Amino acid sequence: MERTTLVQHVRRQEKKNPGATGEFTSLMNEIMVASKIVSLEVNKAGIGGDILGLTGKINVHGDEVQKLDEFADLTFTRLIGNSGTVCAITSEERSKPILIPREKHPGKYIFMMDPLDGSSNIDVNVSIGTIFSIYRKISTGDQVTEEDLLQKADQQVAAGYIIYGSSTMFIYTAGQGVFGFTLDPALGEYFLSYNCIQVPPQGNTYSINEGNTENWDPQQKALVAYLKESDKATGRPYKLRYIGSLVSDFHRTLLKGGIFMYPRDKKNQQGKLRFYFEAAPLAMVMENANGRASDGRQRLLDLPPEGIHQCVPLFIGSPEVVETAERILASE
Ligand code: AFP
Repeated sequence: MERTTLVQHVRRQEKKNPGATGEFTSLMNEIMVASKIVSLEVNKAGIGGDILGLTGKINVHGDEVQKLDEFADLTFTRLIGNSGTVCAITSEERSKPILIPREKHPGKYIFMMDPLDGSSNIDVNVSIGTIFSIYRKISTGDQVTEEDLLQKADQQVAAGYIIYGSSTMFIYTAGQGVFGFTLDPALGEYFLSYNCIQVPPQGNTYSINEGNTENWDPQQKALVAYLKESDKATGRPYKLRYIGSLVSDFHRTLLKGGIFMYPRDKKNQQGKLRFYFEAAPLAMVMENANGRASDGRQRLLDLPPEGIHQCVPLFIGSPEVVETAERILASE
């Protein structure tokens, strides 16, 4: 049986674009290679060596940095930074962007990532992942400006994630459908396993950290109460599924439908998830699978940029459920 590899797929997609130079394919290739290195390291975690545990550092968001966070960040930044395809890299783990100097031949893309999301789950063998997003440099001249780094999220050229789970999967969209590839560990190659993923219009699960209920506003409480009510017509009550590893919770929601929520609350007035590194790339993936992503009030990809590390509330999943959530959240 003939199988499509990730590189073949990206090249074919790129050829549909008449002005394509191959730079995008090269960048995707580097992401793929970095993800294989990280996948190998994640799979080895616990077998020995010294890769599990904390570095003792605290990142820009106040989170403790795991050794694997640092390893993933360095692996992606080194490979992609040397690839000649990007002029800047921003990472959830770094307070400042990495700007590629002239001697390293900067390319036209900007790469953003959460190198290892959900890493506080590493030591209990829960699936974790890398989330990435690609923009084009829009300012003229050699310098990378704020205009380049703080673009509206609907300007993303491509976005996706790699999930290091029971198998390693690479999911991406370049704006024309969402495609999933599974890493064949024997061959070390990603093969197409999900062609044109479509999120179910409804689904029957909701995903939220209910331990935060006390900190929610009344509308958020009403929304969760609604999802738990019995109603045959709308398939309620929904089942609760929450892993606490965004890539895993998102992946399940993408394939099975339902809604994932991380609302604003008394502790996190702007929500907890990062706009550029988590919410925006997953919103692009979800919309390309015919789903919906919102901050609870409006389309997430329309939000005005504020800062590299800005946080945002996130409601993402099946279009009908996310619309219902927006309606309940807007009620008095
Ligand atoms: P870590 O990378 O520190 O584990 O954070 C994970 C995360 O950013 C995201 O993956 C989860 O959806 C969310 O945090 C879980 O947050 P709570 O622990 O507050 O539920």
